[in-house]
Amino acid sequence: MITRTSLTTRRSFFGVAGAGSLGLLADRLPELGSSAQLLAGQPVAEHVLPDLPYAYDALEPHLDAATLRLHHQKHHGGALRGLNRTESQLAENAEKGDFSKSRELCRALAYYGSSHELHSIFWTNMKADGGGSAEGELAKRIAEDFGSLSAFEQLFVAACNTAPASGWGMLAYHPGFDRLQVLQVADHENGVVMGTVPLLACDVWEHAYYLKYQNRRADWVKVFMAELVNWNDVAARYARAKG
Ligand code: MN3
Repeated sequence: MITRTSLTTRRSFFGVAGAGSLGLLADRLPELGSSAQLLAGQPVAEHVLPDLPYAYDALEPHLDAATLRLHHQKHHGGALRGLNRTESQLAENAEKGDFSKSRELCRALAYYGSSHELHSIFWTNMKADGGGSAEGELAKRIAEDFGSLSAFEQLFVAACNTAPASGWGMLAYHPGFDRLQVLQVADHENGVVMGTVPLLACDVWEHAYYLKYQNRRADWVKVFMAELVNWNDVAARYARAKG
C-alpha cells in the first residue's frame, strides 16, 4: 500500500541516471497529490512534505484551520521526518553491516511510510464544497461491489466510526482481486489486504478532529462525507489503479 513511496525509494538506487526512466511516472504523480516528490537531478531521494492543494482555512467551517495546520505540519511532518530518519538509518546500518536494529527499523518503515502515504492521499481526498456521492464509472463499480451507493456509504461510515482510536477508514481497490474494499486501518499500516490501493482515506485519529469535534468522532465522519470528500480525486485514483 505504499507503492508510490516505494518508487521514491527506488529512485535513490537509480540515482540521477534513473531520472529518465521514471520521468513519465514522476510527471503524472503530483497531479494526484502523491507522496512521491521526484525531483530531477536529485541523486538521493528524500521524502518531501507535499503542499496542501488549498489554504489552511479553505475547508472552514467543517475542518478548522488550526487543526489542519497542526495536522499537516506537525503530524504528517513528523511522520515524514521519521521516514527519512528510518531510511537513512537503514542505509547507514547496511553500510556498516550492522543488522541488530532490523526489527525496530522494519516496523518504523511500515509505520512512517504508511503514515506519509495515507496523509498525502487524505489531503487530496478533500476539497472545499466537496461531499455528495461518487459519479460515473466509480459509482457504477461501487454499486456492483457493495450493492448500492447507499450501502457503501453506510459501510464506510460504520468502518470509520468503529476503527481503532488510532486509525483510518478506507475505500480501496485491489487490482489482483479486481474488487473494491472497505477496510479499517489500525495505526497507519495494519488491517489492510496486501496489494490493495487506497482510494479514499478518512483519518479518525483524534488529532484529525479533536479541536473542533472533541470526542464526537461520528460528527467528524459525517461532515467528512457530506461536505469534504473530493470524489473527482477518488475517481481518478480508481481509474489509475484499475489501469
Ligand atoms: Mn493524521
